[in-house]
Amino acid sequence: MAENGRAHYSGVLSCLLLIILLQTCWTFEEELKWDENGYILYCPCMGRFGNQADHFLGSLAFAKMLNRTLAVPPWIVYRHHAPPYTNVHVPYSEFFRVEALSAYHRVVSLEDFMEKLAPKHWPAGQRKAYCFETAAQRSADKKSCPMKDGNPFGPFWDYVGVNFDKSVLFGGISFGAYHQLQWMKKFPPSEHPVLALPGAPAQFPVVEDHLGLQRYVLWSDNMVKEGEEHISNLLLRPYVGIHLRIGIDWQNACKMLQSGDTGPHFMASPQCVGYNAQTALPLTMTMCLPDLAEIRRALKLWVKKTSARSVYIATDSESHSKEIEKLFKGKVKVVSLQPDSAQMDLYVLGRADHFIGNCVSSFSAFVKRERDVGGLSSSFFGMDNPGRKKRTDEL
Ligand code: GFB
Repeated sequence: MAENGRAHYSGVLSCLLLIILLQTCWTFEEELKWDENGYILYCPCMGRFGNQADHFLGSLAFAKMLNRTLAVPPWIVYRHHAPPYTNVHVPYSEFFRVEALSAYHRVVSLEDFMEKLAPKHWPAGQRKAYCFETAAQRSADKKSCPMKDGNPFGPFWDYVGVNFDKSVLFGGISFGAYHQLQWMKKFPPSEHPVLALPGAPAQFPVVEDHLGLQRYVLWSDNMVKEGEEHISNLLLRPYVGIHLRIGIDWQNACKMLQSGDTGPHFMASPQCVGYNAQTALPLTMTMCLPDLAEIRRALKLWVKKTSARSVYIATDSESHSKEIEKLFKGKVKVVSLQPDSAQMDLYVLGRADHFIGNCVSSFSAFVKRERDVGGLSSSFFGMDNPGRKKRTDEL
């Protein structure tokens, strides 16, 4: 009897193992099945991480609008001042979970697309590039998309081993919802299965409607593990996180404000002044480039409001740690990790009990969006209560 029971038990166990094995194979094959609705490929060739992240959200929305799978590109990290002194292409999955994007829309990493789908479905010799007629004007024959001209374009497509064989030009069309039908009519997936673009099919900064897509951008397990270790080893909760974007490139960028050349919106400023150019609030120099007095003022306010026991400083330049320690007379722990990877700063800022960011920086904007979808509080230098309506609206 016991013998029979054991045999039955091990039979069930083998069956279960077989089912699990089959399911794993099935899922694997499912993931890599060719999508007859087509693909979007693009190079995140504008700006650094924050700019690329803004463009990524818009591109994700564009792929969904056209019902095509998005080939998620790597991040381009410019390591020109430290080894390896060149562009580094970091797979999306190193910082974030690719699978989490699937809750919104179909995606595949560009690396997987190239390795597992392209050899059969998008083979070398049949690779078309798609670009605006105006972009093609930059090429020698004025008819070719300048896909690989210069940096970062050339190194990006070389990273995935792509050369382009033909160009398809278009004009009079934008990436917004207004042109959805035109895109679909002009480029049916049966004739144009892979739309490979020289840049992101999106606006910068990200449009207001797409801010919430940040909820699908979730940190990878490794980032969470390392980030949480830093937080528990270095910081005392509650902590206030601040982003000091004050380096020389930023000082130069903010000078444009003084000359009045910027118009109502300047880089990521809509996050503070509002997305409607007609009703935009004024953008001040303090919001763009806070001086030490403003850094002190805002910190004093938020450390008090949140009863913070520590302050985390992320910076592209100096941290002002000493001045900030002095401000709190040593009663608040002041930490600046200055990590090798900028994403670790983003992680720690995203988990703070309060965040003070820079209105104009898309690096700050990434943190602000993440905190907004998580219901965490944020403010900016020069703006303690973002999201407040214009005074005229309140009357
Ligand atoms: O992220 P990002 O596009 O934001 O570019 P902005 C700024 C880059 O500077 C980041 C580094 O991706 C980081 O590599 N950086 C800035 C930081 N702040 C920090 C910080 O607190 N910690 C660490 N670790 N790194 C735009 C650029 O920057 O500014 C444009 O994308 C252009 O290319 C423009 O340069 C003037 O929107 O702030």
